[in-house]
Amino acid sequence: MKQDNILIIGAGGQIGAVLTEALRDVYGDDHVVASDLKPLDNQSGPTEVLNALDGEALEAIVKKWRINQIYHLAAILSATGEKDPMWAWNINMTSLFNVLEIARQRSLNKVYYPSSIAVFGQEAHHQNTPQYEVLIPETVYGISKVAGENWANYYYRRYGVDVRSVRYPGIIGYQSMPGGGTTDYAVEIYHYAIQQKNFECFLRADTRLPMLYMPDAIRGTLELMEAPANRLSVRTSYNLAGMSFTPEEVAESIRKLMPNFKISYKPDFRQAIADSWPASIDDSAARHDWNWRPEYDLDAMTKDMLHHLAMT
Ligand code: AKB
Repeated sequence: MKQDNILIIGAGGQIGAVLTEALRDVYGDDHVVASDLKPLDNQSGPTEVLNALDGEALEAIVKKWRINQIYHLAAILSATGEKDPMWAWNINMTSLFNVLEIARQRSLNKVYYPSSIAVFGQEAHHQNTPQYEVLIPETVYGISKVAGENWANYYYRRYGVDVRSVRYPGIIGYQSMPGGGTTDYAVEIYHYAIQQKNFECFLRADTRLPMLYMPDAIRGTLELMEAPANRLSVRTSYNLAGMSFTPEEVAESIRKLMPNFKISYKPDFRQAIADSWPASIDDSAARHDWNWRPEYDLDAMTKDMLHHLAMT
């Protein structure tokens, strides 16, 4: 077991919940402190209630547990952020500054800060969007991630803080539910299918978006964090790709196993957000620098999702 002490901020969230368990497998239960705004249940290791807007509370936890790595996963996502842009901006940026500052002041070993495909807007190439592309996002979430990526890069260059980041596409997993994102339909659809309910999708049938299955997302995150620092050429955030599909294609994939599954479409405000995002992503920098390779395609993911959801 490795002996670093890790703090996860947002450990109750969609990715945080799964990443906490994965990190505990690597570092040991007692070395991974799971924190969130609300008390966390069913944990095999230490927990804290933390509002990441409170820099003093963050510092106290870092001191108490002798933390030397932080995974900062708490954020307001694309759809929720549009309902109150200034609130979303404040949460996303203030919490990041608190993390970067504590990392600088206490010389932490590493910080993980996820970015998103939301950094891209309509001006970006829609297909196979390159690593270095014009970034004119159309959501406050995307704007905060572009700013966050640049601050991560600044803290790395100016202060030597080892901040690492990937631009997650939509993440799909059976263990946890997403909240407030534009790609959330791709998780919800499997829950409807397993309950034999018709699914009404809030995006158009032909809306193609980049997606990634949770096991690939977690493995990729850990691989990036383990990679030798001198291999990393990108200090803003790495493009990361798994698969790309439309709602109709995922419905078709479900129908291969559940032929009676039905989907209908009622696009809402999230359609415009999805339309501004890439359809597919070029992740060759991640492949080159730290050997990133996704394992799951759509049908393999569907089989695994339905298998696990059927057991819960
Ligand atoms: C969202 O839809 O907002 C997130 C994301 C792609 O970052 N899942």
